[in-house]
This record gives sequence, structure tokens and C-alpha cells, in this order.
Amino acid sequence: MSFQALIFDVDGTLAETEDTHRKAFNKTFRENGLDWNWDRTLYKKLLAVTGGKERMRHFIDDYSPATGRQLQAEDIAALHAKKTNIYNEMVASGEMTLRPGVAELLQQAREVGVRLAIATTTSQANVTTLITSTLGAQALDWFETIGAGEHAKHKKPAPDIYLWVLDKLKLPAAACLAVEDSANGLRAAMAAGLATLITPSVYTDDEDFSQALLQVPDLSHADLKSLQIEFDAAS
Ligand code: XBP
Ligand code: MG
Repeated sequence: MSFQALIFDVDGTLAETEDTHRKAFNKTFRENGLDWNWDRTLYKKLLAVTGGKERMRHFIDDYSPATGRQLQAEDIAALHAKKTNIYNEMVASGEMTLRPGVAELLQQAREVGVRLAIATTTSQANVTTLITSTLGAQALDWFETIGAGEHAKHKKPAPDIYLWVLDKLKLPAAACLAVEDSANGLRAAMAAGLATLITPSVYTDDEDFSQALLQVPDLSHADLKSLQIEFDAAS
């Protein structure tokens, strides 16, 4: 039997959001008296740690900025809340578009009754704003379950968010296909027992995806019928 649900990652998979996250972090730092600037090269390294709060803590621990030593968990949480507001303003202003083929694959799934869900490490508010500003508010109802950073104790590459979503869907991993853009995402999905379709993004295109069920440059190269054939052949 083929998959009954598609579980989508968000950042890098639905849209190339990471550079907007990066700019939102930098604006937050500037507005809060922190002389930190995450350029693209540094941000690529920092993406090894998923979750904005975890990423800031990792930066403080590994790069020891003088202005970071005093920051407590509540300071980082407050900075992250500001960053989330800034990011949401940027996305809501309409600067984001979906990656090629995303809207079409969602539509094909809806036409044949393949269920849709989201498993991301980003904040819930960011998912709502991205979907609303790209597909319209009605599209929020297309996703039966939206699992976000708030819902998992351990973020990707831990499997927690995928296990949380599978529990909500009441489906076994063998009945679902994950769609991811990163090695951390692939590890999380695989640790939850999910076959995974990879669409590498600008920040992840040199990562190792040899364990994926399938890799395509973007989702315009993946129609639902072919995915079902590949999935069936592997199961
Ligand atoms: C995305 C992330 C997130 C974003 C920033 O990973 O790691 O942390 O970079 O969002 P995935 P927050 O694609 O696996 O969801 O600041 O809200 O964490
Ligand atoms: Mg991603």
C-alpha cells in the first residue's frame, strides 16, 4: 500500500526561509545592543543546531562573544521572541514565495485524499504566517496536524517532532512519506522510521542525502504518482 500522508518540513522545504531567519536574527541583535552579525558562511555552520534559541546558545558557547556571557535562558527566550516577531513581519510583507512544485504537490495530494501534515523545528507562528502569506489562510486547514518547535522536547535530528505528528495522525511511519531539505531533517525522519524525499535547499545542497528514498532538485520534479511508485517499490 502506498503512503497515506505526506509530512512536510517547513524551512528550506516549503520555502527558502533560512536567509530571512538569518536577517531577522541580525536585526534582533542590532536592536538589542548585541554586536553579533551572522553572515551566510557562519549561518551555514550554525544551522547544524536546529531551533533559534538553541542556535543562539550554541553561538555563545562555541564563539564566545563577549556580549553573550551574561545572557541567561530567559534573555535568550526574550531575544528569540523578538526575532520571531521580526521574522513574521518580514514574511507577512509578502517577500516569501513557495519553492517550485510545492503548491502543485499539495494540490495533487488533496485531490486524491493523501493527508497532509507538517513537522518542523521552527516556531508555530512562523508556520502560520508562511502558509497564510503564500497559500492563503484557508490552506492552514489543508494540514491535519502542524507539529512545530513548541511540540518537541528534542529538536531535529531527534525524531520527536515526527513521532508527535505520527501520533496525531494515528498512522504508522510505514504509511507516510517525509519531505525534507536537510541532513538533520533526514536523520530525524529516518529515526522515526519514515521514508524521506529530499529537496536540497540553498544552505543544504552539499549535505549527504544517500539514505533518502529519493532526491530531487525541487518538487517540480516530483509528481504524486511517481512518488507512490517509488515508495511502493521500496516498501
Ligand atoms: C529550521 C530551524 C529553525 C529556523 C529558525 O529547521 O532550524 O530553527 O532556522 O526558526 P527545520 P526558529 O527546517 O528542520 O524546521 O527561530 O523559530 O527556531
Ligand atoms: Mg528544513
